[in-house]
Amino acid sequence: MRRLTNSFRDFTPAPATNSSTIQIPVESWFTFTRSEQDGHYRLFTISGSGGTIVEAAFAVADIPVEIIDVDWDDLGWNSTKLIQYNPLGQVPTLILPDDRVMTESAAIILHLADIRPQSGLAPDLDHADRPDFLRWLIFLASAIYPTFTYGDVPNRWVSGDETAGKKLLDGTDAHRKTLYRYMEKHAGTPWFLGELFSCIDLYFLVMRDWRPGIEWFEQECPRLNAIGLRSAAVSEVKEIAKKLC
Ligand SMILES: N[C@@H](CCC(=O)N[C@@H](CS)C(=O)NCC(=O)O)C(=O)O
Repeated sequence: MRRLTNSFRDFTPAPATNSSTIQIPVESWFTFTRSEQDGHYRLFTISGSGGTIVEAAFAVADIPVEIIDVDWDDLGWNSTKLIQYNPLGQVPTLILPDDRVMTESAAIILHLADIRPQSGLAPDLDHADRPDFLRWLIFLASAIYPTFTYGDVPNRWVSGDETAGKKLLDGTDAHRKTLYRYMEKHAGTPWFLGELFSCIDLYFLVMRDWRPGIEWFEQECPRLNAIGLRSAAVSEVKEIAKKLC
């Protein structure tokens, strides 16, 4: 575990750890019960979904996680597998070692950063970039990600009205482009926060593949596109990124 600060070319492999055990920093010992040691994390996900962002975060934090694949057809309010854990039927859905449930990608990743402060997923609490980090992470999760939630299944919101559904899809797709362009203006290089890698970069690893697509990112948001590509080359993430191709 170490902080990732430079471009991917500068990465050196993390020191070997026993991946079959979960090592809990002493400072957080009392916040986790015995089951943290006995149990393990289980992640409901689909390759290429937002679950992949969380899977990549687990890899960067060097925390073992069991991957449970879900079908694209079995997502949402009518899902059969996820609904018992998450009323939205969404991935990522995480089962903690003590069997509690966590949903929401940003919350999950912040939790991983809490238990692995040196992972580089989040700047330290007193780091000058911490406010920017929080702002843009939550912007991704609360402003950009929901444009998919509302546009992906228009029939859920405007049932039976195809014209309204098309407008909803077009409107949310257009709004997302505006939001990405806004982020592009604030993007640093080589990482979104400049020299400091963070989990924000992992969102672009996956999201550049989603609507409006890679070609659009290349042309309209070259910095965000480059951040996504760099994230795919991070040594801990490489294998996961291959599954996106
Ligand atoms: N706010 C959630 C959004 C998760 C989400 O929308 N996941 C998508 C897949 S990428 C999903 O499961 N969609 C199915 C649906 O909403 O019906 C997060 O940040 O984790």
